[in-house]
Amino acid sequence: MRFAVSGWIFHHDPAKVLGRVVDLAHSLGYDGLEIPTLDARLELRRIREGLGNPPRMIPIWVGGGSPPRDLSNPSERIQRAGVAYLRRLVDLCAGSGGELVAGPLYGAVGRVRYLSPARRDAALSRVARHLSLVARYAASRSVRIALEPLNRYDTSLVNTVAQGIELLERIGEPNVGLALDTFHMNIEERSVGKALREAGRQLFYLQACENDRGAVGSGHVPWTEWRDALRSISYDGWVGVESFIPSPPGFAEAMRMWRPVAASPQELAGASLSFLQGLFP
Ligand SMILES: [Mn+2]
Repeated sequence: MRFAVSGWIFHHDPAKVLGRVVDLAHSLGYDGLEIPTLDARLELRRIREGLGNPPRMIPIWVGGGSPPRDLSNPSERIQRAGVAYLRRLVDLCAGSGGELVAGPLYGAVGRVRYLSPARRDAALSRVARHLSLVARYAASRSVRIALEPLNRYDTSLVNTVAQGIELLERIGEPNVGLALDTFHMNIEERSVGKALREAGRQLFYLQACENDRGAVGSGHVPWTEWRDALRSISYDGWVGVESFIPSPPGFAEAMRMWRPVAASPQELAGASLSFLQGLFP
């Protein structure tokens, strides 16, 4: 198992201060860094500089759809903007030595609305059509894509592993799999073991944090159940610790982080890594 940490634990826009975030993650003992970006308008040269030469962190690129770049939106203009965004993400990933783009790439995060079965079907068809083309482009650059189901308060499109698999089947490309997040699954899945066995080899990435987004091991997520289920599907990919800094106000609102969930970002990231290293010796 390899461990990564989200740059969002340390800063609301980690790509802007990448060198500093890389220093922190490195000093805490992580091998990988999630670099989130919601518009992917970043300069590759500066990203490479921030990662260091030789790179001190393996980047895992994390994206998410937003209203102006929402693949599930009926507007073709917005869909095209979404595709352009995902291609930029793939380029950033390939150009920075990464191999994985993860996140809720299928729709606008935070947009929840009632979808009749027919409308949901139409939305998923749009998403799948675009994602299969993006996936083929990603394959040409040796990049894999991991789609993340989110809980019901963040999306009405893909909440569960079963729905994630439904989307993967529609996409039908072998370099697209699932990114699963213990926070969302703690809300939506009845059984961790059953959900992970369903995902099986289609699990490309795992994000870990507590039920309150706090340090791994500090809350009530059943970690030994998680460990046993991950072993049963022979998962040996990345575990990325994901939480969010509760500032500045706009970022806190977007992430629904109304209070600190640890004494400091370093404490959250450090305690999580120690716990995970103990869980997967
Ligand atoms: Mn997540």
